Amino acid sequence: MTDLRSFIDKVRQETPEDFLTITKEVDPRFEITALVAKLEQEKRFPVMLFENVKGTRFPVVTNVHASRRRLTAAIGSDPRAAQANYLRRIARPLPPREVSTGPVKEVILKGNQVDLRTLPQIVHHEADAGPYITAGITLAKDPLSGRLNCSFNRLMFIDKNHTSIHLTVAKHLWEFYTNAEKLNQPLKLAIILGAHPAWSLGALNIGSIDEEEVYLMGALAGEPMEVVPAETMDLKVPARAEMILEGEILPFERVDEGPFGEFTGYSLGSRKRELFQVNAITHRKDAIFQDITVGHIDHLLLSTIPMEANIFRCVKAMVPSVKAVRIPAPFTVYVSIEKKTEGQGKNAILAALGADMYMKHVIVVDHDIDIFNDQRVQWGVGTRCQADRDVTIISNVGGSDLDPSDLKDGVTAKMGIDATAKPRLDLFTPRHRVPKDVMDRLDLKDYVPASWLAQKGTGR
Ligand SMILES: Cc1cc2nc3c(=O)[nH]c(=O)nc-3n(C[C@H](O)[C@H](O)[C@H](O)COP(=O)(O)O)c2cc1C
Ligand SMILES: [Mn+2]
Repeated sequence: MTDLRSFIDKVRQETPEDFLTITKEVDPRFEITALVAKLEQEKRFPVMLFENVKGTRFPVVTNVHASRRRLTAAIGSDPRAAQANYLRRIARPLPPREVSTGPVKEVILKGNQVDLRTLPQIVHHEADAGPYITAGITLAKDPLSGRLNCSFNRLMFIDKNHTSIHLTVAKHLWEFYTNAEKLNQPLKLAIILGAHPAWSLGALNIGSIDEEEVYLMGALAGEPMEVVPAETMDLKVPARAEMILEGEILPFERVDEGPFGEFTGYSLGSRKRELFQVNAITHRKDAIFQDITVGHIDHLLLSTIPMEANIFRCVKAMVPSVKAVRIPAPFTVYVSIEKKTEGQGKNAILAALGADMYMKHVIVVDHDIDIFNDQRVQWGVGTRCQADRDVTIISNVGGSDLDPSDLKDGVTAKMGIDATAKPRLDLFTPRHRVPKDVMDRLDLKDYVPASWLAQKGTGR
């Protein structure tokens, strides 16, 4: 049975050191995020369940995705094989299975009964304009094609039945919304709250607008998603979610949203964003309200696994001998390839930039460099790259509107650094090394006292 609470129970039972229940009352204004941040300083990243949150009867769970081991276990993978496993699973999409009812229908609130202020009003960071819902997965239908889309979109509470919604320009939900606006219609959608991590990883798949994420969410979870008809619109919603908000993005309405502490690590100012009206809330009797600690590990790990998998898939279409992909920082990706022919470094750059709108800087290195080691990547750039030959810059390309360095919202420059050896690694100046037979022949113990070896060095 795939749902958030079964996942939490599994963590609680199998790895109790990764789970923390907080019974003492917390103020959702800063205190939940503060406790996550304090544990982060101690290098602890447990799932945190807050049973007693001021101003609401709903318990809050956060930090669910803050461990790579935990997150990849949710899709039946070990941490190292996450991208390959992700790609293998989404290659076999599973259609949702309709059921007559489910736990998410235990409580149904419509019209005047809707009051968003009963939900936990979580304020994450100091400059934030107010409380936000950060773990909402939108489920929407394109008014033109009828196709479904899922993505994460943050919601800022406005009043008892309205929030703002942040739609990145040119992403799929924005595309649906502009289609609806042209028809002068609202865009109806459901917000899924309280999701199994496999669903979340599926919702974050980067791919064609024709790929319906609900199929991938099932594929990643290893079983079809059970769905039930929504109350106020023609849409089927996950029967085992904790809570569903049903509503619509109103055409042509805009509201002030932000400032908000972003995943980039910066607090960006207020902008005009779309307005979401909530028409119904359905939830479990004892629903757990899910939060994602924005801009912290919980958030960053969750978004990078699907992005890395997709970039790997797209680079592989161009350079079959791609070895690994890693996103070490916002808008930045490292790619390692076993270059077999001249020019493949730049093919990899073009493929990576074409694969993901958010990517801004691509660094391509040879396969002998471990891209999980930033120092080695910099060594490759320092010793195998000539800027006038190997750096490609493309101006005025669509990117993220959350990049604090751009001058115009969402329009950015892209850069590729081809740090592969030219023309090819096996033809490049050789690396220095002590002869192998000498290394094999010498035993430190024959030359150095054991007591000295046992001492801890001071490093450098
Ligand atoms: C916690 C979290 C919050 C996010 N918030 C937003 C958001 O507010 N607006 C947005 O456009 N994308 C947001 N994203 C990123 C999108 O969900 C992601 O790019 C998604 O793949 C887009 O879906 P699409 O490819 O179907 O358009 C968020 C991602 C995460 C993990
Ligand atoms: Mn999509």
